[in-house]
Amino acid sequence: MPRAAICTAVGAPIEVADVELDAPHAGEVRVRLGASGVCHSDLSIQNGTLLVAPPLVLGHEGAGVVEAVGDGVDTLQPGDEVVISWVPQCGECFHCERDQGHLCDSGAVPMQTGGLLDGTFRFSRDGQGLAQMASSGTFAEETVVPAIGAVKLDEKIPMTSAALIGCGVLTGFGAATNTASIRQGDTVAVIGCGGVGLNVIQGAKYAGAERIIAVDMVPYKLDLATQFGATDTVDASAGDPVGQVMELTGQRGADVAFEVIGLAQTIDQTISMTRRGGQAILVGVPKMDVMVNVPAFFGVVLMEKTIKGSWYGSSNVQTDVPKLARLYSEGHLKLDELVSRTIALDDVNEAFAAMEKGEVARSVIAF
Ligand code: PAD
Ligand code: ZN
Repeated sequence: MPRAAICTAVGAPIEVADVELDAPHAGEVRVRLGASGVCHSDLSIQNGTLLVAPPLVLGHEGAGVVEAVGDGVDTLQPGDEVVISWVPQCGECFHCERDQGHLCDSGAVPMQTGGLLDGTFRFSRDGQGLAQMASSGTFAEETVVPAIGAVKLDEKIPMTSAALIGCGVLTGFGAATNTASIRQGDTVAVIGCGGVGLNVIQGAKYAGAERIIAVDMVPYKLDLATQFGATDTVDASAGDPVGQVMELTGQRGADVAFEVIGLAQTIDQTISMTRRGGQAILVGVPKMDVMVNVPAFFGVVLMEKTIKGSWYGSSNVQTDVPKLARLYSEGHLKLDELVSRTIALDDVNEAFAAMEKGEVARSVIAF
């Protein structure tokens, strides 16, 4: 019986308990987790920002080893090291055919029901079915995921670093290199330098941005941002960040600005600090009732601003995961530096508290 960290009710502390896990059904694989990062989206389910019905096994940023495969799985075999993708990508639907696998139709069912692709559960506790976050459920010693939600790793990478590729890196690096169109020499601003925002910064650097302005309220995060490629830092607690970014850009604004927190106020700030003709990229997941408020004429039409959402870094996981692993192996991508703390599964509540206090880039559960 694997142990798993379960969100039993919105607002309740996470419980770690023994759970039952069914064998993989057709098209599924059972994975023994090596590591799982703790992302803000996990906390957002526990605190009710993201609405998914508990009880559910949290965790969606994981890597591990395939233990068993269900009928019909010929892409993976026991012993394969994999990164879990929290958007299973079928490669065949309307969006996949248009190279928008991050919007794959398959991902919609597990995202809403917390089940596998057919909406049914593999985890249970005392006879009651347990959902799993985004068909992943990586806060568990073992999980069952769709085979199209696991990507084989060919590079040898420490599990604690590989896990981070599964969400923070694909999301952040991809927002900069896939969702946005950053040109050589651009000026980029990034509001929110947590586990995802730091990857936007290293992605922007990789894409050729000349100036990268990091905005956060925690000095430690601004220091990390500099290590990840920021050229300028703005302390949002020391006065209006829009004014500070405008001053740094000769009152023009950033060519591309990213929001990586999910707050109404910072979304407004991101759009305001985007230059005329520039792109505002919204990555952070806000509460469901948050609206984007922009004057249609003066804010969008006359300014010709693009306001674009970014989901899973607009990533094609089957090609982007191996690419990121290779960039890491070649020394072009920082992963180890994102791991602020290695923790045990029992420490998830403490990891949430550390995240809220801004003490970590990522806490990573090592199994
Ligand atoms: P995190 O908590 O590690 O980082 C958030 C950062 O924002 C911290 O460094 C805070 O100090 C900073 N911050 C908070 N408030 C402010 C403020 N008012 N002004 C400036 N800085 C501030 O979170 P994370 O990096 O794990 O996740 C960031 C968001 O991205 C979060 O909303 C998460 O749910 C979302 C996300 N989106 C996707 C996607 O596909 N769009 C995927 C994964 C995560
Ligand atoms: Zn995440």
